[in-house]
This record gives sequence, structure tokens and C-alpha cells, in this order.
Amino acid sequence: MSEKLTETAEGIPLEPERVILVGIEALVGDSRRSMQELLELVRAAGASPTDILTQRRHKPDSHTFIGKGKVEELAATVVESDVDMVVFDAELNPAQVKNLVDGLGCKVLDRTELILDIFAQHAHSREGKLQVELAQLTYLLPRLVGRGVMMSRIGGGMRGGIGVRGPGETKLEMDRQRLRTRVAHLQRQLQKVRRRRDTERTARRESGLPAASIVGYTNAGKSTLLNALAGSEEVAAHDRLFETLDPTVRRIDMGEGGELLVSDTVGFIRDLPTQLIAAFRATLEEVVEADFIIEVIDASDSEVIGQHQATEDILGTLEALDKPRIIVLNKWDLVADSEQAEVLPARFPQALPLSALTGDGLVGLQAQLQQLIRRKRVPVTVQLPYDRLELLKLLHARGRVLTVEYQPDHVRAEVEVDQATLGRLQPYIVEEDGIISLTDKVSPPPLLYRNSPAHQSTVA
Ligand SMILES: Nc1nc2c(ncn2[C@@H]2O[C@H](COP(=O)(O)OP(=O)(O)OP(=O)(O)O)[C@@H](O)[C@H]2O)c(=O)[nH]1
Ligand SMILES: [Mg+2]
Repeated sequence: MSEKLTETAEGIPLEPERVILVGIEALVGDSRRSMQELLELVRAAGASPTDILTQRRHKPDSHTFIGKGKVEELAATVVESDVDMVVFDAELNPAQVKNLVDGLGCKVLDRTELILDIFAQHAHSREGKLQVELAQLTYLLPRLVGRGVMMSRIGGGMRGGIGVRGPGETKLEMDRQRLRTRVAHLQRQLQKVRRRRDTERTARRESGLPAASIVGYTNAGKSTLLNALAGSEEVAAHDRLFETLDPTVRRIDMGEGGELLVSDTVGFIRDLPTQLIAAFRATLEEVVEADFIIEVIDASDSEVIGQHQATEDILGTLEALDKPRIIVLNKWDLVADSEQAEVLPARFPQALPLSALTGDGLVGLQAQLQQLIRRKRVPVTVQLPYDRLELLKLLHARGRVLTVEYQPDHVRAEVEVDQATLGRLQPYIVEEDGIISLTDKVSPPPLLYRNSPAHQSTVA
């Protein structure tokens, strides 16, 4: 007799897994928002939420998180509603996982594992996969007891899928020692990949082009904005959390303003598991290396301040808070006529309302970026022989040509150029007015958002 297939050979369920969400109210101030986000995370993991259970408690039960009685109740619902998995809006300790798997008879996941699962599904590059597996193993190592129970149950009829897929799946059956060996192996592999990435980054730095990094809450529209700036759609943008994991760097022609490297990277979320920040640190180096930051806020989200705060926290971890920053209030098309449209500009006075989707307001951002690029430029005077006139063309394309004089044996021009172009002009420079860098000598432009304490207090 043939067995009914519930998932593909890769462990992807054929039907969405049925999930109950469990949280504790009054534990933290904004538990409703937290549950809403957990719901989005469950959907992003490809599962189908069937029920939400919240419980009022002062603190979680140390053995079962929700208490013995509730576990029994929940176990009945699990059977009745044919539920595959229960997800808890918290970080569960190993004993709680074990007790809950025992009591509920289905898969049990916490918020961190759910996020790790989404990351495992969305990691495409070799580096991304290595980083996710490392984060999964680091998180799972101390939780093996509960996991062991779950995995043996899965062998006995529980469905695979979320939380047990990907690189972690087979490894979980290994013993602790082998897991540690695997962790060390992953770390070595990552080091190799990172060395290559460092080389690429050095090459970019040597190109002398200014670099901006797009950061912000997951699903805020970062990839859509990068596509809009680049005028093409090469980066996947979807209405799902954590769509982008692998950093993308695009070279963008800013017209009169010159060229700019813009990177898009993994989205932020409140309480992003520390294992993930550590694992993705190299990916987030793009942020650390950038000359300036474009922070994208989803203006249509009711928790704009929370989004902004999560971004602040992570930028703080990355020590990138003092970089010049442009804040973008994205998805303005969705809020244009609402109360948000009045409240937000007061909260973020220097931010730019725009819609990455429709392109409305994009010119404002481009103008600010051009202004920042200009600040990285060096004014020089060159004398180009007539057989090198192609350089004049380059100057028109890459920099700003202020004056041109056609003299008998050369063309004399006063120009402003970026570092990359400056290198190519070296033999023809007759006057150099000093290097202007973004961090010194120049005061911030009036439209720029800087993370000054005074400003922070207006948004806190
Ligand atoms: N209405 C509207 N939707 C937008 C806008 N910008 C982005 N979106 C939508 O928002 C969703 C998320 O956009 P993404 O660009 O994938 O967001 P992201 O910040 O890159 O998300 P992650 O990579 O998951 O962190 C997509 O469905 C976009 O079409 C906008 O200005 N207006
Ligand atoms: Mg994205």
C-alpha cells in the first residue's frame, strides 16, 4: 500500500503546514504588535495559521511556558484542528521545548527558530547558506534535548517541513561533538568566502566611487527602492518578510551627479536573534563600509517608531549610527490622504516621503544623493592635450565641468571629480584644491538627517 506524501524530497510540505500561534499578553508592552508580526513570520515561512492563542500571565511558566492546564487544552485543539506545529512568540528554553513537544504531540518552534527557518528558505548564495546553517546550529546546540524528542517523533509520524528543513535537518541527528565539529567547519568555510568578499570590497573601495547602503525593517521596500534607483528590476521584491538575504551592490548612474554604489541587504526586525546578527555580520559589513545610509521606513505601518527603533538598535550594534543618513518614508502612496501623512513629517522632519513603487518623490532622493556625491568630489584644474579629448567626455559623464577653455595646444578645464576619475586624470592635473572628504571639513547639508541626541528625542 502506498503512503500519502506530505512533502517533497527536499522536505517542503505539499500543503501548507497548519500552525497555532501562542503568546503571552502583558509580558511586554506591545504584545499585540508582536503577535501580528509572528503571524507575518508564520506566513513568510509558508505555513497556514489556524488559530491564535494569547494568555494573560505575569511571567511564563518555567516548565511549559503556558502552564500544564493550558498545554492539555492546546493538545486537544492540536488534534481537533489537525495542527502540525505550535509557534511560541518567545524564546523557549530547552526544557520548555521538550515538555511542550511531549505534551502537545506536534512540532514546537519559538520565534527565533521560525526566523531561522525563513532565512534557511531564502538563503541562495553559498555565503548565505553557510551563515544560516551556522546560526541554526549555534541556536540549536544548547537545545538538543527538546529537539531530539521532536526529531524522533517526526520519524514516528510528525511532519517535517518548517523548523526541521535545510542544512539543519540531518545534522540534528548528530551528536553534540559532531555538531561542534560541523560548526568549526562552517566557520572555516565562511572565513574563505569572506576573504573573497573582502577582496571585492577592497576593489570597490579602490574604485573611489561613493557607496550608500539601504537599510530598514523587513518588507519596508528596500529592494523596490534599489530597483527604482537603478531603473531596472534585478532584485527580487515581494510582500514577504526577509525576502532579501544576500547583499546586492548596484552601480547607479546619477546623471550629472556621477556614479554611486548602492547596496541592499537583509531586513531588520525587532529582537533580531543575536545569533543572526553575528552570523550575518559579514553581510552587514556593506552597511559598515558605506559612506552614507539610506534608511527606508514603511510609512503605511502603524508601528513606524518601532521600525525606526529596531533599525537604530541594529545600526548601533554595527557602530554605524554616526554615518550621514537620509530617511525615506516609503509607501507614501498608501498614506497620502490619511492621518499618518500629517503625523509622520512632524515625527521625522527631515525625512523624504516617496513611493518606490510608483516613483513619486524619487527625484527628491536622487537630488539628495547627488548632493552627497558632490561632497565626495575634488575640484581640480586640468590641461588635456587634444589627443586625449575623450577624457573631457568622461568628465562630463562622471563629474561636473565648470569651465572649458580651448587653448592652442591643450584644453584647460576646471572640474569636480570623484576619486576614481581623479586617478585617471593624474598626468594632466595642474591645480588641485585639496581633498574634500565626507566626514571632515564639510558641514552636513541642511536636508540631511543626522543622529543627533536632539533629533532622537523628537522621534523617541
Ligand atoms: N504601495 C506600495 N508598496 C510598496 C512600495 N515599496 C515597496 N512596496 C511593496 O512592499 C513589498 C515589500 O517590498 P520589498 O522591496 O521586497 O521590501 P524589502 O524591504 O526589500 O523587504 P525584505 O527584503 O524582505 O527585507 C512588496 O510587495 C513591494 O511591492 C511603495 O512605495 N508603495
Ligand atoms: Mg529586499
